[in-house]
Amino acid sequence: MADLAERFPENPLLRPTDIRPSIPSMRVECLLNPGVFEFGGQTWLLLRTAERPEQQLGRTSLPIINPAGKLQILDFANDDPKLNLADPRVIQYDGQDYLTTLSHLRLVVSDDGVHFRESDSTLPIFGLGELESYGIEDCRVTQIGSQYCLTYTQVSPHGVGVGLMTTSDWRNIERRGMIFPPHNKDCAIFSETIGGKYYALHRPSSPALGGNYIWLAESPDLLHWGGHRCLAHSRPGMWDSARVGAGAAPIRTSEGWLEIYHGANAEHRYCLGALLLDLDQPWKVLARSHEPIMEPTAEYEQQGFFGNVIFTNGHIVKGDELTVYYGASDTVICGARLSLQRILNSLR
Ligand code: MAN
Repeated sequence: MADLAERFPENPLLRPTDIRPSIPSMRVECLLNPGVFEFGGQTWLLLRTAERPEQQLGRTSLPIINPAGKLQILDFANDDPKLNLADPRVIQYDGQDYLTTLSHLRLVVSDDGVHFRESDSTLPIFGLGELESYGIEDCRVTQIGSQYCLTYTQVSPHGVGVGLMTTSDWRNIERRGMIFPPHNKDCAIFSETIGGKYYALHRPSSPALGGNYIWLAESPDLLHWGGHRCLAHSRPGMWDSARVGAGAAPIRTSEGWLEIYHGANAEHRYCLGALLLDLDQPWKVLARSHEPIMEPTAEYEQQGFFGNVIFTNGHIVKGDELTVYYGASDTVICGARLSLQRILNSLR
């Protein structure tokens, strides 16, 4: 099937050099996977901003937040036999895993949805405490009434889990703690309650038996989640054979809840596809993409810090037009427009 996305001619919309480092000694290495929302009549992106110190030849240095809550730089010689540098994102030293970059969340704003600038009126959101000492990542933003719910990945030596923050004004942000413990990520809360309950898609992992699958949970209060059901497995031999994970909140359509999700194969090629869920019983999967609706074809989607990646966790819907904002190659921020009807037709 043809890729259904019409990419913005302005892509990439944002590059690492467009964003100021949080402190002068750091360098913004990658911009990734923004949460997206509208507030005050403008379009906002909550960027995952990944930083590390300038790298010296023959050495690898990486930032963590230490138990005292302070930024600390770890530094290793590349020829140290205890160091494993096979993955540019995660390294091992002496049996301990570390991320090569430390991510925080940064707000940028736009009047036209294409040209974004850093906002002076809002603050960056940094990881805080023991469960976020390796940073915070890939935030989904769901507006429910006047409240915005932020679900994001909390990373620490204890593992990878899902945190919740809520805000109404983007100045006072309330940290509500971890809602899904490790290993879990890719959590998107539905924008409406169904039968009086909140619903969320999330992605636990069960590598010993099972894999990286999309699940559905329900909650009376956004904090306590139960009623767990598994919705979608990775599919051997297909484009989403190794992992699947939800994007942003599902979109209500006349045919069902439409969820744009990412899938990757064993070669870590990340594409987008769609799932259609029943409107009243969202645990019922009505349809799923056989082929990706968007795959890494542009140069900026194939080359970068981690190439061949299209990853979305934020979009804006206006009538039939779905504007997806996405991280390309874990390096730059891009946009693309898709027709909801064409996505639904592709599922028939
Ligand atoms: C994981 C996450 C994402 C990232 C992809 C591709 O799913 O870390 O943030 O974009 O891998 O590297």
